[in-house]
Amino acid sequence: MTRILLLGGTTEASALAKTLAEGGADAVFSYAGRTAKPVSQPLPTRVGGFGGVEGLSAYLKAESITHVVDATHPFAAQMSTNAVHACTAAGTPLCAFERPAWQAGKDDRWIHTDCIEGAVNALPTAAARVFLAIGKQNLTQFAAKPQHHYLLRLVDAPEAPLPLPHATVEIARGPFDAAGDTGLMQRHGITHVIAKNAGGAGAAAKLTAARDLGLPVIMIGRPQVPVRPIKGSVAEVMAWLSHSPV
Ligand code: 3Y8
Ligand code: NAP
Repeated sequence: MTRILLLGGTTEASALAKTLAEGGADAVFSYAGRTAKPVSQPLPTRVGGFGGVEGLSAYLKAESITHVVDATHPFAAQMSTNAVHACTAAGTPLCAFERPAWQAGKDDRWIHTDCIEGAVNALPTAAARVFLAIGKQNLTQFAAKPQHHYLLRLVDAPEAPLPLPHATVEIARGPFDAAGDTGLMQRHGITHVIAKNAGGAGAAAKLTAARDLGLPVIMIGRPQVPVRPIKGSVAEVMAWLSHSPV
């Protein structure tokens, strides 16, 4: 009997959850619990970490999970790594549902870095006005460059004071659109954009806006995760679920 654990937290995960629910699948949606009020899903939902690989392995057994779909964000490297280790140990079929990385077009001015530190170092010395659209988990690294004014877009208002002396906070939850992001960046006189190569549509608006405004984008490449099968659409995941042995 197929019972699916869907590791969520992205636009793709929400799309897959809808299809699974419509098909009456026996599935559980899982959030990390990063935001105060996550978007509700049409599947039974659990919120919070599992407790590392061990906790996830115990969950798979206790809940008789027969398949895991990792539809977390490409930067959720720890979750994806844990899922590979736990599923390999348990012999539970696992696939990732991941959107391809963004590629720069001819009018894009991207500066590629492979980590957050690289993005900090890529900023100029002279004070700039930076749209830092990478969420709240990596802000402390930018305290090394306090001379810039940072525009932060966060899902929830920060509980603690920010580690940046000159910062404006925009509370918003994606997906975002190009017109909205263009207006936001013009209002704040943005000179640089910093983005994670999230891929997909939910976070791409700021790239279109930067291109239209002729602004440079410091693009942070994806972290490494262990090899596992990667599907690129809901249909591919559904086909994998129906063809992989229980
Ligand atoms: C909790 C679920 C959907 C999913 C929407 C996607 C698109 C909108 C754009 C910018 C970049 C950023 C951030 C962002 C986007 C989608 C998708 C995506 C980026 C929610 C969600 C959860 C999270 C966690 C949150 C992080 C933060 C990252 C904000 C829900 C809304 C910056 C990454 O406050 C925090 O601690 C926020 C943490 C991880 C990155 C970070 O390091 O701070 N997402 N985002 C998931 C959970 O609890 O398991 O709350 O409803 C989901 C989405 N965020 O339903 O359509 O699919 O990528 N999320 C990034 O991608 O660049 C904003 O401003 O342009
Ligand atoms: P992460 O660093 O890879 O994960 C850290 C820990 O958070 C994991 O080890 C796990 O805790 C827990 N966790 C992560 N995703 C989970 C899930 N879907 N269900 C249950 N526990 C989960 O993850 P992250 O980068 O903080 O991202 C957290 C969530 O936000 C992910 O679900 C991701 O899809 C979503 N998101 C992240 C980004 C981003 O930029 N990172 C962007 C958009 C959405 P235990 O070890 O205790 O099991």
